[in-house]
Amino acid sequence: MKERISIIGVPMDLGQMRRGVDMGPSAIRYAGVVERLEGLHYEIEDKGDIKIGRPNREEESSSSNNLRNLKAVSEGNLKLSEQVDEVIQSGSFPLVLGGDHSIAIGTLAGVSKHYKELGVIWYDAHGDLNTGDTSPSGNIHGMPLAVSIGLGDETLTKIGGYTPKVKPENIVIIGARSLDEGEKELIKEKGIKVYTMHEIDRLGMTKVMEETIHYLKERTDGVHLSLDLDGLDPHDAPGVGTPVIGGISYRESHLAMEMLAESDIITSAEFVEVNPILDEKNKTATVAVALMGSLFGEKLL
Ligand code: EXY
Ligand code: MN
Ligand code: MN
Ligand code: MN
Repeated sequence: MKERISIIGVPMDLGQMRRGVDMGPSAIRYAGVVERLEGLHYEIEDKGDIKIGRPNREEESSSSNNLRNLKAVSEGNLKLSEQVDEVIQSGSFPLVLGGDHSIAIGTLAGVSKHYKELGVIWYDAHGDLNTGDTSPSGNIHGMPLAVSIGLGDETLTKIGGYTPKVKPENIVIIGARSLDEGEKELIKEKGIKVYTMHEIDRLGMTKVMEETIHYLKERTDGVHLSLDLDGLDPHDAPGVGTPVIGGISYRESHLAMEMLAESDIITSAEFVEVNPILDEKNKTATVAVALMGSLFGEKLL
């Protein structure tokens, strides 16, 4: 792991319908992310928040492509991709705080140009593999992984000037339990590796992470962790906009982060979908910070 971590906040709430997730970066800072990571002897640079524009009602309602707030979401992601790119160029580790999961489009656009075979761990209840054609909601936070493999509207896939950002075979989804029909088909068609809750229950998180780490180590030269807090069970992470019961526990998630820390494969990370308005006493942001602690090497003893 690099010695300097650069934090980038992305107050994005336009990739979905519930307001409040734009306050995610503040909630995570309030939960003590800087102090926690400084305590692990990293040098922390907090770059503040990316400015997210407000959608132009007329412009957005005239578009009929089932992509809500396309212009404002793509503009925010372009800015994010540039910042992430700069952070990596400066030799620092990018840690992106969301914001809804549409921001993974920009993060991956900034990260991917630095690796030949970028790997991605998608820790999420959802596949985020919809396009405008398959999405039941038109919400772009349900599309970033599809966009990153080059599927969907060009406004999104071409951010950063190139596509795709990731190869389907370099992706591992962990925690899936709510997949739309189109997403299931795409997973099969592209051969994306997925550990649903069924495999997590059956194999246990230890085996899931051993296999994931082994799989990605063999084929990638860098791994981005995209952690959606709704991957966890809503009991442990209630402050999310699209909760799905029957998720990964707090302890299993710590174990996963600890195993990633030991493996030393993670080269960038983002924590998304924290919505303090839907939360209980900032619990979800606090969980996010605790998981970051484990990801960056915190030990119990
Ligand atoms: N699959 C549903 C949709 O596309 O609307 C729900 C997506 C939720 C996405 C969350 C953030 O991971
Ligand atoms: Mn807002
Ligand atoms: Mn997601
Ligand atoms: Mn999700």
